[in-house]
Amino acid sequence: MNVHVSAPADKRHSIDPAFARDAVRGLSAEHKSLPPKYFYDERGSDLFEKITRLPEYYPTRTELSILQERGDEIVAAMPKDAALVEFGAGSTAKARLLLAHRRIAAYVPVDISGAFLTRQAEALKNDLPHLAVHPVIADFTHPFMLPREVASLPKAGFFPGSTIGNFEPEDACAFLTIARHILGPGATFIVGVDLEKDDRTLQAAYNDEAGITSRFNKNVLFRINCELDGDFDISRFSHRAIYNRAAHRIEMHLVSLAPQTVHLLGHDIAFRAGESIHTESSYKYSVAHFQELARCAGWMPDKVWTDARRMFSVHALRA
Ligand code: AVJ
Repeated sequence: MNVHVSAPADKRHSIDPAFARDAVRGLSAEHKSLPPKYFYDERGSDLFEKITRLPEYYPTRTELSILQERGDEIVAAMPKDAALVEFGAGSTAKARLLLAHRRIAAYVPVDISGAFLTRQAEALKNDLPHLAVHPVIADFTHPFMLPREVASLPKAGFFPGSTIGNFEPEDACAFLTIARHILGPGATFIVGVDLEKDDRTLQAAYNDEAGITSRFNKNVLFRINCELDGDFDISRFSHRAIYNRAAHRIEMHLVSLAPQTVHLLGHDIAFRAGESIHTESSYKYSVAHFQELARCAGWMPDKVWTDARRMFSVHALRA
C-alpha cells in the first residue's frame, strides 16, 4: 500500500528545480530513466565510498595501483611544472599519487561541492607546502574559466575513476572537446577508463554479495521520496545490473516488482510488473576504442598504462 504522508509545514524544504524536472521527465518517458548524478547526495556518496572498497569492485583499487606504480611515467608525460586540473575532484587521494612526484607546480581541483572542495584544498596545502592550490567551484561538464593564477602555466588535465564511462559516447566526445578547449594547446590529459572484459567480472562488480550497490541504486528513489515528496515503496523495486555487450556498457536498473502507481509533484507514474527505470550506464572501452573516441574530440592518443590483468587503463592524450 502506498500511503503518502506529507511533511508537516515546518519540515517542508525547498525543491531543487533541476532534480524535479529531470525526475519528472525521466519517469514520464516511454522508457523510464533517471540521471546517475542524483545518486550522490551525502548518503549516496557514502555508499559509493563503500562500493570502492568491495572485493568485487575492482576499478578503484586497480586504478590506484596503476597511479602508484606508474606515477613517475604518468607525470613524465605531462609538461614540466604544469598546473594539474582535476575534473570532478571528489577526494584528492588519486591526485596526491601524482603530486607526490613534485614535478607539478599547481593543483586546480574542480568540483560542484564548494564546502568539500575547500576542506580538501586546505588539507593538501598543509601536506604539500610547495604546491599552489587553486580550487574552482564549477560543474565540470560545462565550460568554466581556469583561475588567472595558472594562466601562464602549461596544463595537465586529470579525469580518473572511469567517470567518463557514465557519459553516452557522443557526450563523452563533447566533454573531451570542452576539456581540450579549457586546457588549451600543448596540454596533456590523463584519463582513467575501465576496460572491456569478461561478463562474470563485470556483473559481479555491480552485483556485490553485500548488497551495497543495490542500496546505492535505490538511493535515488529514497531521494525522490525525501526531496520531491515522492511516495515510492522502495521494497517493491529490485536492483538489476547487466552487461550489455553489444552497447559496451553495464546498465543499472530498478525493476518494479508489481503493477503500481507512484506519485510525485502532482504526477502519477504508472509501472507495469517487471518495468524498469534505467538509472545508470557505465561504458567500458578497449584501449583502441577509447583512443578512437579521443581522436574524435581532437586529442592525440599518447601513452597508455594498464595493470597486468588488463582490468583498467590510464590514458595520456596530447592536445
Ligand atoms: C563512478 C561512474 C565510475 O560506473 O563504476 C559504481 C559508479 N555505479 N557502482 C561506475 C558505480 C555502480 C561508477 N562510476
